[in-house]
Amino acid sequence: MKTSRLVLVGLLALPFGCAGSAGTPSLAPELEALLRGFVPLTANDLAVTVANTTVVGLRGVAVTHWDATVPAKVPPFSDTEIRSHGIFNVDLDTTDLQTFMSLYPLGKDDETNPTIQVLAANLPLAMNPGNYHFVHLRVETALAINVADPTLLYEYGFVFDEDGSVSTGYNATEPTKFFNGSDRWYELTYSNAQGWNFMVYTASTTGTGESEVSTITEVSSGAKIIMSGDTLVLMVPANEFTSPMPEYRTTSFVHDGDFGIPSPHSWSGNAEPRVVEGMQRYP
Ligand SMILES: [Ca+2]
Repeated sequence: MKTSRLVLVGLLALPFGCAGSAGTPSLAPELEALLRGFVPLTANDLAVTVANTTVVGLRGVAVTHWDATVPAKVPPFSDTEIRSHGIFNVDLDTTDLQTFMSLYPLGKDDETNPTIQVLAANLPLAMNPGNYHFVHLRVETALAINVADPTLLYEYGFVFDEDGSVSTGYNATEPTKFFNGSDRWYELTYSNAQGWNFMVYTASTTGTGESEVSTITEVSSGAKIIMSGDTLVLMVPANEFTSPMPEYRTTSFVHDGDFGIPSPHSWSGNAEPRVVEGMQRYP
């Protein structure tokens, strides 16, 4: 695995505060600035947003790979170490959406603001006024938006149980598959050949073991992903889910083409909540 982007987590094991633990609620400054740029957040919205942010505090803790032959490991790449995540929803009117699109024009290589990238789904739908879920995750160090790494493959996921039943959807036989229990995936990927791309899928599994069949279908979506510093924000129309408060999981993964399965197991990743913990509920 490349070492140029390798930051040992042990060197970054600094204490950090728990959002909203005392006094005035506050979001991570980068996230708050990003959202305040276009979301009409009220004080109450902000309080709800903070309340719905889970500070993980799992740095230094080993993550279980889905393949049982791969040893668990602490994520060696700090841009895959998820430090917090959260969800909230806000009604956006036409003016809000116009503000958003003027502040954050779509672009994979926005030279006017190289620290922010906004991606539409690969099969995009129009953004219409209405209720939107905002799901965010923060990692330990800034995401390499303009990365030109020749070999590493990145994947960040926001996956949901869109219908409120974990028994419907994707449930691979391997018990620690990062996306188990979900049925709708919002997935951001990077490769040198393709750059960053944002795809949306539905997924389901039937059978187990040798008779297991998973069906993964790319679908259209009005969602956007905003990449800024150490933060990813998924902005998704609430009407893309059956459940009004869909449970979710955030994930990260990097490897050099073999998913880290063969020795020397070159991978780094995280799933929050952990798969064994189920999906994250609205508090
Ligand atoms: Ca389901």
